[in-house]
Amino acid sequence: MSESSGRTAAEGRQETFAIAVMGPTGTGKSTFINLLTNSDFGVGNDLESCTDSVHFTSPFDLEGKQVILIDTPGFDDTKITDSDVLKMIAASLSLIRGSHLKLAGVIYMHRIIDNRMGGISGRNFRMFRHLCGDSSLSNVVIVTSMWDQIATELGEAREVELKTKPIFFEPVIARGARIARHNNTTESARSIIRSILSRHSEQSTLQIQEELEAGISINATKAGQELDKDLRERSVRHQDELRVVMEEMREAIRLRDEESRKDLALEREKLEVMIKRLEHESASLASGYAEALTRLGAKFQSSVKPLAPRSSFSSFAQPVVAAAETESNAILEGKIAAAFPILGFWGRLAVMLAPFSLSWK
Ligand SMILES: Nc1nc2c(ncn2[C@@H]2O[C@H](COP(=O)(O)OP(=O)(O)OP(=O)(O)O)[C@@H](O)[C@H]2O)c(=O)[nH]1
Ligand SMILES: [Mg+2]
Repeated sequence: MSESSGRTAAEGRQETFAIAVMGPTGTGKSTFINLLTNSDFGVGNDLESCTDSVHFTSPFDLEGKQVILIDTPGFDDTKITDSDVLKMIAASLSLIRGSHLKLAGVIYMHRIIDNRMGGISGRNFRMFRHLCGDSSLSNVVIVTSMWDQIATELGEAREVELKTKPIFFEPVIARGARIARHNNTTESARSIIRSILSRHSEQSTLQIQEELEAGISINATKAGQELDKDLRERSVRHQDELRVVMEEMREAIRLRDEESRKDLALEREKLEVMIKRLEHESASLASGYAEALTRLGAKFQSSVKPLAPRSSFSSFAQPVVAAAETESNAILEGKIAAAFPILGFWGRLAVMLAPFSLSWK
C-alpha cells in the first residue's frame, strides 16, 4: 500500500475507512463482522432478530488500512420498530459523514438459500435502495452468505438469477453494485473488505447522508417516505383483514357458534393491536432522530476515539447537529445548545445523554 493511500495529506494521520453492513435479520451480518474483528457481536440462533441496535467495531488494521465496520439491525419488525431501525441507521451514517472517517462502501447481505425477495427481504432491500440512492451504488457489494447450506450448482444457478432478474439485484448491479460470495471464513470476509477498499477512490456519500446534511427531516427523506408508505400499506392490509374477521364474527354470533366467536375475537384483538402499532409508528417517524443521534454519538465516540484526536470531532459537529435540529423533536438538543453554547457538540451530547445512560445498551 502506498503511503498516500492511507494517510491524509493535510494531517499525515492515517485515514480510517468505514463500511456499513446491512440486510435482513439472520443473513449473517454480525457473524461476518465477528470473523474480521475482535468484536463479539451477538449472533442469532432462532427466527427472532438478534442485533437490536447499531454497533461500531473498534478500528482494526487490514493490510495497512484502518477500518471500522458498522453492524446494523434489519427492517424486520421483531424486537424494535422499523422506524427506530431507520433512525439508528440514518444517525450512524450521519455521524460517519460528519467525522474524519471515510465511508468506503456498504455491504448488503443476502442468504443464497433464500429464493424469494418478498415480505421482509423485499422491505429490507427497498429500504436499502432508498438509503443508498443511485449515485453511490459502485460502492455497494451484495454479499451472499450460507453457501455451505446449498448444493453448489443450485447456489450458482440462484446467483445468476440474483444478478440478472429485475425482481432481484439486477437493477442495482446494472448501476455499478457488485455481488460477492462469502463462504463464512475469515479469508473470504477479508477479501470482500479488501475489494471494497481497493475500489474506493473518493468518499462514498449515500442519498440519506446528503438529505440529512441538506436539513431534510428523517420522515421526509426518500427512505423515510418509503417506510411511511410501507407502514400505511401494512395498516390498510390489516384493516381489510379486520373487516373480514368482523364479518365472520357476526356470522358466528348469528349461528350461536361460541367457539368460533371466541377465536375470532382473539384474532380481532391481535389485528387491532397491530393496526394501532403501525399507526403509532407512522406518526412517530418524524420524531426521535435527535435522540438516536445522541445515543449513537456516544457509542461512536467511544469506538472511534482511540484514533481520532479530539479536535477532529469538531468538524462534524455542524452538519450533524444541524440535521438533528431540523427535526421537530430536536427541541431538547436546541435547548441544550442554547443553554450550553460553550460546551461544543460533544459536551452537549454528554448532557443530552445523561438521562438515557441507564436505558441505552
Ligand atoms: N451455515 C451457516 N450459518 C451462518 C452463516 N453465516 C451466519 N450463520 C448463522 O446464521 C445465524 C444468524 O447469523 P447472525 O450473524 O446473527 O445474522 P444477522 O444478520 O446479524 O442477524 P440479526 O442480528 O438478527 O439482524 C447464526 O446462527 C449464524 O451462526 C454461514 O455462512 N453459514
Ligand atoms: Mg446481527
